[in-house]
Amino acid sequence: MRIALVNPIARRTQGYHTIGSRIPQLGLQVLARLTPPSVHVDLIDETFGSESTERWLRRGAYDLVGVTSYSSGATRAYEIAAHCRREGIPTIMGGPHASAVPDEAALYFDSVAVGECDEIWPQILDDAAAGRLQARYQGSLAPLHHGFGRARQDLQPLNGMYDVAAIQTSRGCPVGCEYCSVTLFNGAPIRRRNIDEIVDEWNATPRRFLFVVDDNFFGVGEKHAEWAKELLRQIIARGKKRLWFSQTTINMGDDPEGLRLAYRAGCRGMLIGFETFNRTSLEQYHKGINRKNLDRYAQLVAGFHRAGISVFGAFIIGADQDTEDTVADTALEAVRLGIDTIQITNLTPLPGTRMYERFMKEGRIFATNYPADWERYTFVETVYHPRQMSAQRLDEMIYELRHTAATVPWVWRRTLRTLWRTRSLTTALFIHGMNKGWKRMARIQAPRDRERFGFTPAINRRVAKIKAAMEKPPVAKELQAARVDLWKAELAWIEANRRWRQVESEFNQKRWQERLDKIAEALSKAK
Ligand code: B12
Ligand code: SF4
Repeated sequence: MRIALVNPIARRTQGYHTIGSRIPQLGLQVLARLTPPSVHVDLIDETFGSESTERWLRRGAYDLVGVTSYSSGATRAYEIAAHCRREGIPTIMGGPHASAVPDEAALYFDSVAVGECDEIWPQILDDAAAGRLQARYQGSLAPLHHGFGRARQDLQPLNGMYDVAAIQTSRGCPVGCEYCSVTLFNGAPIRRRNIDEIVDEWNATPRRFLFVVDDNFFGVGEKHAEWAKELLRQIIARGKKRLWFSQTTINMGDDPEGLRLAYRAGCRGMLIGFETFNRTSLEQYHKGINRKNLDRYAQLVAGFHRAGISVFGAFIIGADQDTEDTVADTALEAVRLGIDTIQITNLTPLPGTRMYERFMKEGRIFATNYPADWERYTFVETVYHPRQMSAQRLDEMIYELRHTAATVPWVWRRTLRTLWRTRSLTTALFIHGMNKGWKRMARIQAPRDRERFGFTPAINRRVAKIKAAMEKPPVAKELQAARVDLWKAELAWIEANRRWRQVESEFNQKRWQERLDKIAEALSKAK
């Protein structure tokens, strides 16, 4: 039996979301590993281009085509399914989009798999081989500690080569943000894999840079932290030297031991969803962990930096409280906090989330010409009516940010700043690469934006603010702080010298006193 696993392209953002790196679609590598050796598996990843897909998926070439998809790639996924139908190849769709709207996916695919499919994949393959593929498969949360979650690290797509490797050590997130599908899809409890198996897979990864795709690497409680620290200790002791990047919540900044271990284990950056600096918006998003720590962001970010780890800050614009100034204010505040790389995206009600249900009830989502409109759920376009401005106006505000990012020289400044704050050359180089990728993305998107909006943003108060944030001298404040530190150190040195002289003179006085006492004693004896 021969199968092809396909990752369809999100056409509207082709080349935009990949930050210049080709990251594996781990779900497909996981399914490939769960495939018996008698079944031949090919991977086609359209982030490398979609020109050859139809040529490869021809009659007789495969017995089953499995397609994964984010919502933004669903339109293309359905095209692939239609092509396979014409070629007579059975098809199955799984992944976040199919799980959110299985009835829609079933209109295009012979079969739809909902949820995590680790345990049911062998059954699906058996059914396909026997020609009795079911219309619907219901997956379940995989018991990761029983050997699930490992990927076929050696499997590369027919049409390209990934330049980083991906690995997952846990699934699930207890935070449950209103706009996110993770807690609904992967569950609230954090499920961990067996540490030995992770280290084994870690050592089998074919690249020196890893993306640890966990949703919340460090977790939110003592027990989560203890497990993460034990994993880090084992990676330090037994793992191959890899540099890596992952995702976590802001509370990790409070754990110097965890952060130090992470750095020693090769971590050079953590993506943290800050989302907004507005307390009410955080409440609406149900992001309690951020609301609780809002006043301590600077301290927590500094915690990461002290350990040598950079902070990738993700922000969302479009909350009910957001105004035309929010994008610029957020950028400025993020730079002030010392966040090393910043991603600002449009609030997007993803299907299957509580936010999607709420916005639908409120009649606020207008991009509903499905499946064509799924292409617009890319996080670079507003698909609903925000409260304080039009959707188009919100997009224009983010366009101002992208345009400024594409035109102003800022990347080196951030690199130097990161170097200064983290004192880690590898972290600074990682950030340099990220920010260069960010700038490249902004440049790719800028002409599309210009075409869509029909203008180039002029300098106004918002653009001036964004420019000021981007052009902020890399280390001026830090140098000033260092000068103060130097001055304090000098004072301390003078004080220490004075104390030393005092101690010395006290000691000498004591010695002289002892000698005088001895002489006095000798004289009195002589008398
Ligand atoms: C890594 C990751 C990324 C990487 C992507 C790497 C890549 N090659 O595409 C990066 C950082 C680039 C990224 C970007 C984005 N991401 Co992302 N990302 C993730 C993350 C954290 C992990 C994905 C992963 O590897 N999971 C591990 C594997 C094992 O799980 P899985 O893919 O779900 O596969 C299992 C099942 O779904 C099923 N399955 C999957 N496919 C198939 C296929 C078949 C045939 C079958 C039977 C079963 C099956 O079986 C697998 C094993 O159980 C998820 C969250 C999550 N926990 O999944 C978000 C997530 C997938 N991302 C999401 C989004 C929205 C985005 C962005 C739009 C966000 C943004 N801010 O720009 C962009 C868009 C990228 C794009 N391609 O267009 C959403 C998607 C929701 C949706 N309905 O579309 C998620 C779910 C997070 C969320 N906020 O809810 N992302
Ligand atoms: S903390 Fe992150 S992964 Fe967890 S629910 Fe919120 S957005 Fe999703």
